[in-house]
Amino acid sequence: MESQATGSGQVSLEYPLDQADKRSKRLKEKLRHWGRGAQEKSHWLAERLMDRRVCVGVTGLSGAGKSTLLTSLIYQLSHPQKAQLPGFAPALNGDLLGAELKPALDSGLPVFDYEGCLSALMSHPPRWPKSTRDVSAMELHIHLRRHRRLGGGDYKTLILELRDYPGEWLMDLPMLRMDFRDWCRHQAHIIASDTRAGLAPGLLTRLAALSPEAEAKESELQALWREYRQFLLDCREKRKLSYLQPGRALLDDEDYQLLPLLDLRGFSADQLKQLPDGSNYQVLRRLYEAYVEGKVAPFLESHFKHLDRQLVLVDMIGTLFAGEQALEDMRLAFTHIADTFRYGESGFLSKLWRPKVNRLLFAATKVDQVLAADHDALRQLLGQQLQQTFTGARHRGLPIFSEAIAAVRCSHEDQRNGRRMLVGYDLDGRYLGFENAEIFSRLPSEKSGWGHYTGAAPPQLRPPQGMDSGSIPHIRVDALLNLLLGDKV
Ligand SMILES: Nc1nc2c(ncn2[C@@H]2O[C@H](COP(=O)(O)OP(=O)(O)O)[C@@H](O)[C@H]2O)c(=O)[nH]1
Ligand SMILES: [Mg+2]
Repeated sequence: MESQATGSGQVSLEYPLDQADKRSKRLKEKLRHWGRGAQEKSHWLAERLMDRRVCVGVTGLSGAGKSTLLTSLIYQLSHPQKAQLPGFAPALNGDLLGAELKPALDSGLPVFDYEGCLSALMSHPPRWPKSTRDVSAMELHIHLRRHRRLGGGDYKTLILELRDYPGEWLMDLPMLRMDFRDWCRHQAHIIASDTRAGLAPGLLTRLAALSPEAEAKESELQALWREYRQFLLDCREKRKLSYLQPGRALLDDEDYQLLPLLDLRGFSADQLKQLPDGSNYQVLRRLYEAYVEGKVAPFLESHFKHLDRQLVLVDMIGTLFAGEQALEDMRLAFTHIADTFRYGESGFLSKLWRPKVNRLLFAATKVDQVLAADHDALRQLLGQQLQQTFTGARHRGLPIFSEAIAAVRCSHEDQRNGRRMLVGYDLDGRYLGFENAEIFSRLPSEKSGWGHYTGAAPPQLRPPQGMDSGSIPHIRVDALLNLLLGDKV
């Protein structure tokens, strides 16, 4: 059957049966193989049943603030005397005794570099953690005092397993539902639906002119791929777009050569199938399938299987100030995230994998870049974007939460000439005061209204000094903890 592009930029897809079956069988075999490994980890299960272990996935596009939040979170939980966590009941009641960081058992994933990130934040002058683009895992053993009903008390340990992975990988998951032809049409549709083509008009014209049946020339495909990768990077850097595939191309410089053929008109699915092995279409199709099976499917299995909760970090401020297109693209990304986590659907993904994530949290990060009076508007904006995408069937009873946080509060508010403003240090260490463009709790209804935000993004700030002798100041990390763990402590 045909795939159909719908107005929202989504594609509803069904495979020609034999091909879909083969792909699905191959993937299923792989999944079963991995599944056996997981069964051996029965101690996990026991701990889960006793409510002692909760596995939280932390994701967000690169720069969203994952490493910084993890560092702040671990620090707050391990230094209960210094931390300010009034919104997290165990801390408020003095029952939070501390936490220890351990490698995640059996995950085979590198441990999160907490020491490195913390020492960057606490150095003189303070620095942001180095940007990382890989996945990591760790366990935080949180020690708590437990009160007995009949008086007296004892202790319990909650194991918080944190798995941090790039949001760019999440953006690749829809590829599991598309064959190469579907993907080409999907990409062509997305490129045609906004103004991103303006970033690389020459390249996109050449891609559209690349004949599916012509013999593939490796040097030509390589050159096109280099340009296409730069186009994707520009979509991210210059337009702050979120839903970009292949996502891994934004994180490493491997030679994926994953190019969409943008003009398949004039070829039916059958005709494409008959094209010779050495044609552009067949060569690119094989590269696409190798990527989906070699990179995307293993990630789904090795990572997602264990997650109980998922936290998605969003640079809502950066996106809002980048303008309407960036925000629309973020919504499109949310739609795909919703599709990934939805329950009980009969779609292709859920045949392979049934998500057991029982809570999905979204947090707007870095809200210390705007005045406290705007925090609520930000939270409302994020909530509205989520409401628009997570409608009815999309999340089938999966509870969604949203927050607005700053993992490390880099500014404080001051009054100058009767006006509230933010003061802090910029990345070069210059002391500065600024007032951000007011954030409204509704998006502009007219195109012209976006002028209020465009080009008015607040400055990037440096972490504050003196955290090594005191605590890490934050905004609402305690509220986030409560959403993540409140029912488990
Ligand atoms: N003002 C402010 N900036 C932050 C905060 N957290 C992260 N940032 C900025 O965002 C950048 C990326 O953060 P990072 O944690 O490395 O993001 P990751 O790529 O998702 O791990 C940092 O280098 C900082 O410039 C925060 O709480 N407040
Ligand atoms: Mg990072």
